[in-house]
Amino acid sequence: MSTEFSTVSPEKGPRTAGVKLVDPRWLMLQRSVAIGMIVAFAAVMGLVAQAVVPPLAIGAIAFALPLVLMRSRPKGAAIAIGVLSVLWVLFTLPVPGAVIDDLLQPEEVVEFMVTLALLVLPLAGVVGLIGILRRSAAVIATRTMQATIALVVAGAVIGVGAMALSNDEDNSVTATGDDDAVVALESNEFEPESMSVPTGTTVTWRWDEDVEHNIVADEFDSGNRSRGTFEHTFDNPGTYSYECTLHPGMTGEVTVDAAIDR
Ligand SMILES: [Cu+2]
Repeated sequence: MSTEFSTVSPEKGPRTAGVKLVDPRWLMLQRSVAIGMIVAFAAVMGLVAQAVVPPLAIGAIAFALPLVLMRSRPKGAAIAIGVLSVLWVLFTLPVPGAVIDDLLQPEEVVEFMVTLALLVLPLAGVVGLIGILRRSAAVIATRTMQATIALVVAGAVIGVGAMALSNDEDNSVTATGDDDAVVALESNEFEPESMSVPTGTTVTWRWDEDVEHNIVADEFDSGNRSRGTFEHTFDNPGTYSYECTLHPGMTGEVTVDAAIDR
C-alpha cells in the first residue's frame, strides 16, 4: 500500500484509480434529498390526491434512479439528484400562488408539510450540486443538512400546533342566505363541515381543487366530479347528513332551521 492512500486530504477524499471521490457528507446530503422528495411525492399522492398523479409519480421514479446508482456511481448519482432538484425548483417557480397558499395554512398539516418539504429539500439538493461541482468544504453539506432538518422539524411543530388550535374552533357556520351558504371541497374535507341555514336556502358546494369528489345524501347526489359547483335547495327543516363516498371520513351536515331569519 502506498503512502498516497493513507495521507488523504479530508476535503478532497481518497483517490482510487484516478477517480476523485466525493466526500461522503455530500453524498449523504443528496441521498437524504432524494429520499425526502420520494416520501413527499408519495405523501401528496397517498394522503392529498389519493390517486396516482403522473408528474409526481415520474418525479418519484426520477429521484429513485440515482438512489439505486448511488453505490456504483456515487458522484454521478449525487450530481443527478442535484440536477433533478434544479429542475423541480424551475418546475414550481411558475406556481408560487399555490405554494404560498399552502404555506399560509399550517393547520392543513399534511399539505403544509409536503409543500414545505418540496420547497426546502430541492434547495438543499441545489446546494449539494454546487458544493460537489465546486468541491466545496464538506462542512457545508453538514450545515445544509442540519438547516434542512431544523426547517422541517420547525414546520412540523407549527403545523401540528396550528392544527390543534383550529380543531378547537367550532366548525359550524350559520348562513343567512344563499350567498353565504357555500361549502368548499378542499383537502378531502367539506369546509365548513356543518352549516345551519334558514328554510328554503340553496346550498352551493364548490370544488376548489382538481380532486374528484361527490356529495351524496338520501335527498341528493352530485355524482363524481373534480370542478365546478353543485347546488341543492333545502325546503324542509331538519338535519341533512351527506358524505363523499370516495373519501372515508369526508362528511358534512346541513341543518335547516326555520327559526333562522333570512
Ligand atoms: Cu372526496
